[in-house]
Amino acid sequence: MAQLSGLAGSSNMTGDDQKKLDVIGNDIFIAAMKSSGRVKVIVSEEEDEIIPCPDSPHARYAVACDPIDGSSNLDAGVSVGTIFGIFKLAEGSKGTKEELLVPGTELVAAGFTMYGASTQLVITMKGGSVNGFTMDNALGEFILTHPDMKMPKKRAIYSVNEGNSLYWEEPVKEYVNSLKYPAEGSGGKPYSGRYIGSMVADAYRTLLYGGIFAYPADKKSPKGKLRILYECAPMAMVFENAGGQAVNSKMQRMLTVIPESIHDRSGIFLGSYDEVQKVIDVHAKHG
Ligand code: AHM
Ligand code: MG
Repeated sequence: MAQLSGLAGSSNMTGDDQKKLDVIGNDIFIAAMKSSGRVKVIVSEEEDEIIPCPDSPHARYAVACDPIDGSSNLDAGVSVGTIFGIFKLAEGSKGTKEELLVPGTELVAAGFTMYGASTQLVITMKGGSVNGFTMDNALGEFILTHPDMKMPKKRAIYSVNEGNSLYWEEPVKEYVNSLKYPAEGSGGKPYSGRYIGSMVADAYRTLLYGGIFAYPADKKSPKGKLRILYECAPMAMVFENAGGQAVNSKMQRMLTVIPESIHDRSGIFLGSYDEVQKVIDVHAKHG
């Protein structure tokens, strides 16, 4: 407890300061994946290169993960979580980096945990439903508390870091303004804003209550901030399987985006079907 907050004194490949808990979470996740015997290769936000699992040469799965997402919130005790995406490798796979540069449509399973007032696990399989579990501390087991999660088709809540609005492209500015200043005479009320700054927490709330979460690409970060393999694609799979939508800043379906490198980034809009459709419609108007 005494030594766990603060910086670990090292940086990860994207230059972020690593927290001690980032390092610990990374070690725990890798050890768990390796000891499962089912994983051939791992990608972690905290490791520059892929992590091979030489003790499981016949394993058929690759796992991409962000061990502690939202770590800038750690010292304030705000919810963080783990995001993961699981790919099935081709027969005879060597478990190379290139085999992971595939679209999210290739994911066989994806999900995330959130360590908040309670510990949640949300998981979905390819073509399946989304199931939510809550950790029962007394039993030490995840209990199925949210079977077959379906998100509301719309909800007037938006979640975005508006501190970046100076750098946003015109369609993003117009879209967010349309939520805050509904057209006169339309009878519409302004949306509520909610932004925690932990993708897992913002996404979990959006999944339950509906609305939209966005981290657009902008003039300062033309590729966006969030990573495709272990943030955008797994979340997109969860949201689509719960009846929502997820697109990148070019309004392409997020799950079809192919990362150019294992730590490649993308802009993202994900949420209730109708809310994401509004973003797509505003962008279409701009051509
Ligand atoms: P991390 O993986 O280093 O924690 O960064 C990802 C986090 C997301 O959880 C969150 O949505 C976003 O970064 C917040 O970024 P910002 O502080 O720029 O709003
Ligand atoms: Mg992250």
